[in-house]
Amino acid sequence: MKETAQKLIAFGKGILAADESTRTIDERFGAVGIPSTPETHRKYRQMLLTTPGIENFLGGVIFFDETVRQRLGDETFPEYLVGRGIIPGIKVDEGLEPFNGTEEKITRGIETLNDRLKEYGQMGLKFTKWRAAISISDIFPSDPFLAENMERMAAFAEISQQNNFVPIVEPEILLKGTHTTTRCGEIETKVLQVLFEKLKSKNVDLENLFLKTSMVLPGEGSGVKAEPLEVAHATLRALKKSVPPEVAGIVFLSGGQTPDEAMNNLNEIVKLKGDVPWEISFSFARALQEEAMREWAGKDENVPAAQETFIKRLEEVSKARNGKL
Ligand code: 5MM
Repeated sequence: MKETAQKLIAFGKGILAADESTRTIDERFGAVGIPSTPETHRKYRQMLLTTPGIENFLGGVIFFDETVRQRLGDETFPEYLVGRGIIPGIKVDEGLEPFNGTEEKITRGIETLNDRLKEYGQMGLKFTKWRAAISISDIFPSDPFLAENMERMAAFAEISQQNNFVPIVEPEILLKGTHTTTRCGEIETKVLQVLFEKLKSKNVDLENLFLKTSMVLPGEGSGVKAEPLEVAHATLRALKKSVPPEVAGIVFLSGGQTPDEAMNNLNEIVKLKGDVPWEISFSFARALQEEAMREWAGKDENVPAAQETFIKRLEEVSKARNGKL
């Protein structure tokens, strides 16, 4: 676990989230007119991962179950990545379900997790990821929802480490809503405090655990756009109040920001971070993939142009990860 944790976000590197579940990839492909089948998913991931030079900027890639069973020539996707010096990981939550008949949606998948990890270990996967989605409104998130959702997330981390996987806990505060930056910061702080209490009570080893989380932002329906400096201050304030120093690293998701917004905000966070105890990096999905997916459009002849777009964005995001944009 130690070696995986050190390599995942080594200097200049971050993690590509390519773990869109079938429903999410259907949506993403649908939005740009690409037919969504297991073979188009395979070809798309092949386009991204065969891009020359990605190993200079990626320490790890997160896959969805479908992809780790697919092949790229003679090898599975995880085997191919290992050959490129990139660590393969897997999203292991099984999506969301209604919580106690309310509008809040809780993450599921704990009951079957231990058995699934045995197989993933044999496939050469080294780290795991579990996402919880948290909406902000005047009444949400509710305390019982947060308690149960973070309890499950902590159980995921405990079971992952028992099976020698480095867990990434991902409490995503959704951008949807009309909330202010201040309220987002308060909720982010509260969510992380609950999460780390649960992790501590299960004796999860924080030195072999990553936090993947949202930046502190105003809701997309608030009519307000926050400048990178404000986002960076608000995000670092929330993290300093809630994340223990032992945590191996913090990686940000892009959460529906444009690629430029996510990248510029990351750059500012790193510039302002001072002597925080954790490594800070990226684990974007949309902000890394959006432009390349559009360029590819499901056509083989577009692969070189799409790869060029992808590596350009990745290189820039890697600079932002070092605060050097
Ligand atoms: C790629 O999307 C991941 C899986 O989401 P679903 O379970 O909804 O299919 C997701 O966890 C992703 O890793 C994060 O949301 C980060 O992605 P963004 O686009 O926010 O950077």
